[in-house]
Parts: sequence; structure tokens; C-alpha cells
Amino acid sequence: MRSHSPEPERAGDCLGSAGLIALCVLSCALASDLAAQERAPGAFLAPSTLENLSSEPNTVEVELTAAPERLSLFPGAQTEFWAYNGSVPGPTLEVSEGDRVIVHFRNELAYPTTVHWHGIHLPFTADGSPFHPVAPGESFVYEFTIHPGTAGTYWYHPHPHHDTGRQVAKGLHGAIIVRDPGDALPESLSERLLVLSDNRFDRDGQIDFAEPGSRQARIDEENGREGEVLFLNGRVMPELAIASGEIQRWRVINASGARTYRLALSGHSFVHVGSDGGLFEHPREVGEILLAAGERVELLVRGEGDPGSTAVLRSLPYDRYLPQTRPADWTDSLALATLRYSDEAPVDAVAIPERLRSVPPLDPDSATVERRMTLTKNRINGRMMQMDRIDEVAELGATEIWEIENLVGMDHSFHLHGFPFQVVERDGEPVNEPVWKDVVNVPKRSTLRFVVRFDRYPGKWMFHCHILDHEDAGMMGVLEVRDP
Ligand SMILES: [Cu+2]
Repeated sequence: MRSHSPEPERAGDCLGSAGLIALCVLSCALASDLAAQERAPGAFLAPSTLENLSSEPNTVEVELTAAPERLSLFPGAQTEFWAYNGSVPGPTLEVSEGDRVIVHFRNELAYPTTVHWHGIHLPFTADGSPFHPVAPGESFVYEFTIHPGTAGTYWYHPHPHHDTGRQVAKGLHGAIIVRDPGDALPESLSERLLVLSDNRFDRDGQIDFAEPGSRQARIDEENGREGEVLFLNGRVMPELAIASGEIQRWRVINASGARTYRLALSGHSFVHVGSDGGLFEHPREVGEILLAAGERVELLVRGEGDPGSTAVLRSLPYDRYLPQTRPADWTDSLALATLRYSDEAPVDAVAIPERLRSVPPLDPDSATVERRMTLTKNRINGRMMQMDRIDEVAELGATEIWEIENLVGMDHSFHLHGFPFQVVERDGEPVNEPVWKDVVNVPKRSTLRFVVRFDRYPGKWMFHCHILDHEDAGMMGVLEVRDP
């Protein structure tokens, strides 16, 4: 089955975007081709939604296939991607709290892969971790139930041992939206899903991976592989439409292997309403939002611009790097999309509730175990990942505190499979509002503490850096949750 995604069109206004100016400098061989392309920016395009094949109530049954696919996403080129159901990003899995989910997955790639349901609380066998590879030509059925209280924005991507970064960069990533029928945000808000990714292309417009042993390979190893071309839902500099006065709800996913986005919208602030595991208790007014690899945010954009005006969504400079491998252009702001106001008269704004939901706090005082993890280059607690070694053992039902200390001069992100957590302290400062996270940025030479509960699902669970090059190089460990 193929999802019915419209054929992506070429997009990109080379002269109008800082991001693409950087691209033109770096990919000068393609500059003349780019100039020849149509200049009209692409309209915003949401990924298609996976078709539910089940007629049973509270059941979502879908088919998902990973296969090579030639797509024209990079302006002026037909590129071989690896795609879920033929599209990059893959089609969105839309479910509701309480749903039973059945995914019939087929691997039509020439390599083993898995589908990891990033952030979802599910049984070990359905986690799509490196313990359950799906061989080329083989199929696997993932089955899990969406728990109450977990409405939010998640994503799915491959997680085969040592090959996650390449497979995600080749195009294998898609969104998961878990809905809560009692969601406090008004249904009348128009909703936009923004899947962010970046990539690097060679002179032939094919996805470029550094030659092993080259200088670029060493930089990628250190920073994680970043690309100069920024995509939003597989498009370069798409145009999002808004009416003056309108409020939009954006779900943003950082599906990049390494890049951190520091999101800002010119002339606008954001109302930050949620993170990885759904809505906060209260909205927060912010000027910008930092989104490390693997993280998600929900935010509201208020249409405060005049009819006919435009604004630019950008990623501002953010220094997550070691000084010796900082990219030359790291101080540039990179354009991601244009927000264009319609010419119509302003519409009336919708009221946003002061209280979004209740997030039950996990109690650090009930923790029976405290674990400490140190992050250094490609290692957690000084060790590199080994499939046949259990690094940590936890008891089913236990509440624990994990302290994550980044000992080095670059940021790492920390992701725990299967069990969402709540950060309670950053560098000794308490974090009071409970927020469900499954991946958290640990800035250079900083420490954070989170509380987590292993309430069900015994098995072997990965914890790792979500800079995928680091993960693939061994910055990962295994937690076994045991039924005592
Ligand atoms: Cu890392």
C-alpha cells in the first residue's frame, strides 16, 4: 500500500533565504541549476496520514513499508531516498489515547532496519530497538496500546544497531500524533505539523555521506552529521498561510540526526504549550524555542502581523559544538519557512485557556534508586554500547532518579526508550512544573536530574545520545527492567 501523498514539487527561493544562500555557497556546482528553477516558493504541505484499515472501534491498523524511492525534494534533482510508503517524511500515524495500534511493517530495503516508536510507552517487543531487527524482505507486526494521559507529538524512525543515522538521513522518519478527546486547546485552531530535517547532497543531487577517514567524516563524528539544506516537511522554504488575528497550533518535530534548532519567528513571540509528551499545565510566553535532535514542541503562533505581510521562521545560531569543530557558518541564522498573511481583514482571535491539563508529578521522594550517568565522547559511564551487556537493572514498578552529567565541551541529548520522565533539577536549580520528556538536551558541562517510573513492560531498553552519529558510534547502553 502506498499512502496518497501528493507528488512533492520543487521548491526554493534561492535569493530570498539565508539558509539557501548558505546552500548556494556550499553547493556552488548546483547554483546555476538552482537559478534556473522556478522561483515560486512551495506551499506548505503536510505529510499524508496513514490510512486506518480497521473497522473495529478504538483500533488503528496500518501498513508501513520502507523502500528506496526517487523523489525531487532537493531543488533541481531526482534523489534516491529511503522512504516510508514512498514519501519523505513518512505518512503521519494519527491515533487517540486508548487506541490499540497494529502496524504491518515490511522492509524492502537492502539492509536490516526496525521501526522505533520514539517516546511511546509500549512493550519491549514493539519498541523497534536494535534487539529486534527486521531483515531485508521480511515483515514484522508492531502492536501496542496508547495509554491515557500520553496525548502529544511523537515520531517514528529506524533504530538498527550502528545504522540509525544513515537510515534517518536517507529519509526514514515520520510523525505520530496522539490525540486526547478532551484536549483543552480549542478545536477551531488550525493545526500544522512541522517535521524539520536537514541534509547534504553531492554534485549529482544524491544524499552525501562523508568519505570514511576524511576531514568531513571526522567533523561529522564529532558534531553529528549536519546538512546545509533545511527541509520542513520535505520542502525547502515552504510558505505557510495565516490570516491576521488567527491563532495556529504548531507541532514541531526535530527529525534531524544532529542539528539543534533555535526557533524564532520574526516579529512574533510563541506561546509554548507543550513538549515531547504533550501539553504543559500552563502556556508560557517565549521569544524562541530550543529543539535538540529528537525533541518535539507544541506552540501557538498568534497572527499579529498585518494583512499581506510576511515573517520568516528561522533557526538562530546555537553553539552546541566543540570550538575546534564548529561549522564555519554556525553564526548564521538559517531560514526554514515563510509565514505569509492573507490580504483579508483580520479575524477575531480565539481565547486560549490558562490551564491546559493536569500533569501528575512523579514524586522524587518515592525514588528507591539513584543512578548516575556521565556523558563523554561516544561513551556513557565510560562504556560503549555492547548488545550482549546489560548496563543497568531496574525493578518493575520502581521510581528512580537519574542524574545525567555531561562532562565534555559539547551538548549531548539523552533519550530513554519506553518510559517518559520528568526533569526535576538542572545544575542544582529545581524545575518545578512537571513536563513529560523522553529526550532532553544536556548542555556542555552541565548536569540534570530526572525522575522516572518503570510502571510496566519488563524488557531491555536503550538509553542513548540522540545525536545519531554518537549513538551509532556506541553512545548507548541497555537498561533491563525486571519483574522481581
Ligand atoms: Cu552525543
